[in-house]
Amino acid sequence: MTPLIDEKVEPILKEVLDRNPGEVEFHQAVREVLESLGPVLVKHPEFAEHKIIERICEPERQIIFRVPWVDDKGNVQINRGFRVEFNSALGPYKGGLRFHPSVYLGIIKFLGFEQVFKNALSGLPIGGGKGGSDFDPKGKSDAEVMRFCQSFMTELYRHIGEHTDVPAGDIGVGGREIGYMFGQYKRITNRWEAGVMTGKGLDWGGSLVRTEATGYGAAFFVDEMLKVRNDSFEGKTCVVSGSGNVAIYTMEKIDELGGKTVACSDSNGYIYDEKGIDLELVKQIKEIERRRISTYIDVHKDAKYIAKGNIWEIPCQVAMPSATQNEINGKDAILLLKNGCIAVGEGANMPTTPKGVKAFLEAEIAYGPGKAANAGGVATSALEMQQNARRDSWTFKHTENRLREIMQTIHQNCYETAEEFGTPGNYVNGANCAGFIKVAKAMVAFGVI
Ligand code: NDP
Ligand code: 2IT
Repeated sequence: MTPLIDEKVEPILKEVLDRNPGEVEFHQAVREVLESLGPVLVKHPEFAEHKIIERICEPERQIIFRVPWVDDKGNVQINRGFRVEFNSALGPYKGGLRFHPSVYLGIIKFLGFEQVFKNALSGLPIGGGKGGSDFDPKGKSDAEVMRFCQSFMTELYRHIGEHTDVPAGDIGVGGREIGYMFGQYKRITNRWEAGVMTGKGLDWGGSLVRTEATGYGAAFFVDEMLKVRNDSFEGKTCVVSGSGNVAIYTMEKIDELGGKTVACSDSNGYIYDEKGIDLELVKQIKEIERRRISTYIDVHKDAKYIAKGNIWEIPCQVAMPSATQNEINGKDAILLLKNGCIAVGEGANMPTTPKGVKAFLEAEIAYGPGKAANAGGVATSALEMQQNARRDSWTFKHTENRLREIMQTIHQNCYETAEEFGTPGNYVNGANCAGFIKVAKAMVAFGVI
């Protein structure tokens, strides 16, 4: 079921691995896409002739910079900042910023690489990029986060712009951080340039539904996969990992579509509440108080908190990993399948290891990979850019309808492309081939640049 790597593609992959030593997440993301591309080269020999795969694996520009700031005790702190401008064939570089201690170049490159194909699938005019820092916002005061964001933007501002590169949020970067960074950009450039960042606040150029978009979109994508199988969320038991932006709004939409989420997590442990997760409480804990998910059981005494537990041990029919990369390994995938899981929708980027992906594909469950299933976030960012360009703002209903249509179109495109290349039902191949072909055609048109 998992394709072997094509003989024309194999040396290209080897070259990428050799040229980027130690960047294991980047290697994993590239391998997964390249494994899908053999049949594409047969149909489009011009892509080989123009060395599109080789070019697409090399970022157009990689920026690494020092981010010095002063903590509340008056000590100087130094972090490292990144922006990888991966591919601008379809539009300005677009993608989030991640602030997490695990961030290094290999993480930003894997995310930027995935973003190129995801953004192509969205059908909107956006290229792919990603950035971030090894800064850890956890436990920092608002003033410390502000000083860090200002320092970060003091370097980043010269590389971005509404027609050049448009950052947004990712892990550790939400409305608060976007506010500090947008404010600093405005101050340095003396420009009120709404389109330079997305995920802005609703009072200053943001779009309704952007906060909810990734989670809602992922649930819509799963709903579409279930529809193909004459099924729906109605009555399904669901497990959603994480309890951040993506997890919260995934759970909200699952509820609206008739499912019940019984477990969610953070990096310390998970909550199991068989009555269904109390979402208003999770929002209060995570969005307002910025506390740990363990405090959920202070209110719901009959729920369980399992410190350091493995959330995938909880039996469910639908699993939606929404925390981080490689959070479902081969064993977890097999356990999920054994416990009756029939659908997986990835809210996170690359949350399943290659062994896990293989298990899901071989079991022929409805498996929606991140670059398709979580594209609703960046797609709604592009809708925010549209509203900014027209100095307009749309209603919640209108924007959510656009999001839903976009997710339906992405699903359809992945489904049909998987069939076209001889692997019906394989959304991994569908997403990789459809996203790649769109970018590749533009690159051929532009000549060697
Ligand atoms: P948040 O920072 O809002 O939440 C992240 C959640 O995941 C937290 O519960 C966090 O727990 C947990 N988490 C993060 N890192 C780890 C780790 N190393 N191990 C275990 N748990 C971890 O981020 P988002 O919700 O925005 O992002 C979640 C995922 O969705 C990421 O993979 C991101 O790339 C992806 N994504 C986000 C989009 C967006 O629009 N925001 C769009 C598309 C994809 P803790 O608080 O303990 O760290
Ligand atoms: O991974 C992602 O797609 C995001 N973090 C959102 C990017 C964006 O520009 O909205």
